[in-house]
Amino acid sequence: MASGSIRIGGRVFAGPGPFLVGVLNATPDSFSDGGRFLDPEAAVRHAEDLAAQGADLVDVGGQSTRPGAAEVPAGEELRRVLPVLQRLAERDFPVPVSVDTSRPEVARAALRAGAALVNDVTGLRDPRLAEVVAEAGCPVVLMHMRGTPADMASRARYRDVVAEVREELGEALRRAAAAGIPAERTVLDPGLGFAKTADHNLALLRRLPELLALGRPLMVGPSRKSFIGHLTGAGVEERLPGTLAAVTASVLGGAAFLRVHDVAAVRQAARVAAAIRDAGAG
Ligand code: PMM
Repeated sequence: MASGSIRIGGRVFAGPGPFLVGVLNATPDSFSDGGRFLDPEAAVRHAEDLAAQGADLVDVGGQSTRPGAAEVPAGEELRRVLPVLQRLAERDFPVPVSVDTSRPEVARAALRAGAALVNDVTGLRDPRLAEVVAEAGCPVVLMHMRGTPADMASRARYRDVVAEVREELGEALRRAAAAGIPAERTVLDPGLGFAKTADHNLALLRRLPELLALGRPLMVGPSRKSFIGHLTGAGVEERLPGTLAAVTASVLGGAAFLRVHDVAAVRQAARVAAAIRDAGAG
């Protein structure tokens, strides 16, 4: 299979998918669900709801990455995510859990608390994070971004966004390999909205198959993002229909993992999109 397979926690994700990654932001200021899941019990209930809706993974984050977001200290990020991960581990949560962090100390503690995957929006720019991942032997999502959430909007300049994202994801794969993380333990993500204009996001969705040339499963996170608002005028809470269109394009383009907030609705759209993708072969 062109895009490979990957073991995450106790489960092997093989075949084209798509597999659904439910988003759980334990932050006060994420752009679409900020403030709702700061209380660990509320966060755990939401994680259970995401799994009940059909999530194959749940991604827990404690640091907002919305454009312009301020960095929180590592201690605060840990206070947000660890109680959630610990409670999920105690309850034998039915699906693997990932931690959305770029900090080595947060990743290390999260992996000890039961997280099975590190989702790094900086694509292992910090060699200390690469070391933590290599030592743990866990899989990692390498997402494309330029700069930081604070300054990334000014860095959305490309000659050919798809070619450059492919090149820079290739560099992330080389950083991983140099740290001792084999390609088989990686998932690649073009990072919709991270140092990308709306047009850049659309080009990446349209030409997603070009990223499959890197030989790894792709994760795509279009859920409720601002390019949908930019195109339609819809507010953050009203972007599910646009999200479903982007999800359909992602599935047809070969995405294996979809990182989304609205799991039940996306599941239906993704099933139909996957059936269209696979139709007519016989
Ligand atoms: N988007 C956000 C945060 N983390 N991780 C990956 N791998 N891909 C994404 O597109 C991504 C991410 C920002 O969205 P959120 O605030 O809704 O979590």
